[in-house]
Amino acid sequence: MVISEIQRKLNSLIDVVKDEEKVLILMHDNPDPDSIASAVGLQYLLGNLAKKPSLIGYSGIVGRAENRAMLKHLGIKMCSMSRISLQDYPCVALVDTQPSTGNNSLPPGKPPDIVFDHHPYRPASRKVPYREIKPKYNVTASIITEYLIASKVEFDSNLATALFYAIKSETEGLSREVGKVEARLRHFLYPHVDQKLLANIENARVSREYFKIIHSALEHCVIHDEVVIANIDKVSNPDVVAEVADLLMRLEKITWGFSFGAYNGDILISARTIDRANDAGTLIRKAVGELGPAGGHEMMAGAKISVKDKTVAQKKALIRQLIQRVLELTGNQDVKGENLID
Ligand SMILES: [Mn+2]
Repeated sequence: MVISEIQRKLNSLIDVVKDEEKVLILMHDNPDPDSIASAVGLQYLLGNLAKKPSLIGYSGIVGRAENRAMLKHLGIKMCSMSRISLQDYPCVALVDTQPSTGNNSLPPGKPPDIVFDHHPYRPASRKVPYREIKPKYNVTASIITEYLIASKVEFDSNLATALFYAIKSETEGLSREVGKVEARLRHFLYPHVDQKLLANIENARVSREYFKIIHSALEHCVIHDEVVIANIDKVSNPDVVAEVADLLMRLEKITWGFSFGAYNGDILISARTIDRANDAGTLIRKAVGELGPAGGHEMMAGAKISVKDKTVAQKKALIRQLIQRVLELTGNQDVKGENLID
């Protein structure tokens, strides 16, 4: 991107907030490192460039131990949306999510003023005054890092570590991909990163509960040829569903991994594939249909279905149906299941 173009963008971003007192930066529910780092980066950018204070808001919980360690070690402050009145924040920025996706707590009647995201473009984003949506990017934090570099603000080590960790965690692993942009930005950020803090985050300690859930998830895993499916049942934190799906992708000969979990009246689904050509986002949207919000990228996607009004038996039947759907959509409906662990 040529400097003049991004300079123009920085100017129009400042224009959007210049008459505002403060900004609410809202991440997607159960925020991950990409949304956290993007929020922190945008907060830094707005503070330094436009002299605007901002509050980072979240809904759901920060479940994954690494993400909690990220907040703790990097001193990141954010506020639960249950304690924020949207009326106090006329100006809202969404990061790593878009309006009408169903994975953030911005009500449909309240359009955001700013969107930074790398998920596929949503028609509802058309009306957003400042939007930077780059589905070709693997990480929203990459978009924010490019803005920060162009703005010539100084990177302190906590900010650089947050952005570096977001880019690293979002592009590492079997079902993810490092693009040219990410490689270049990681190289740029590396000298500013606090390696000790990064190691503390990446090796965050986990509770005994975590091992119990992983144990039970692996016991309820079934392989259908190239597809592996974990039916975890209840989880104490929603991120475990994604963690199990990530773990399963290490299994040899597997192309697809799915995990199903029940959390807080919802069925959560994570889908992974090692083959970009498969498009996990499209498949999960087809599997879930009208049942709830679903979406994601080529190699990783997720969905959420509310089952608050359903009986235990109905929930179980629905999960069985959904498993059947993903087996059909991956062409494995006739393959007999085999337990991962005998
Ligand atoms: Mn992301």
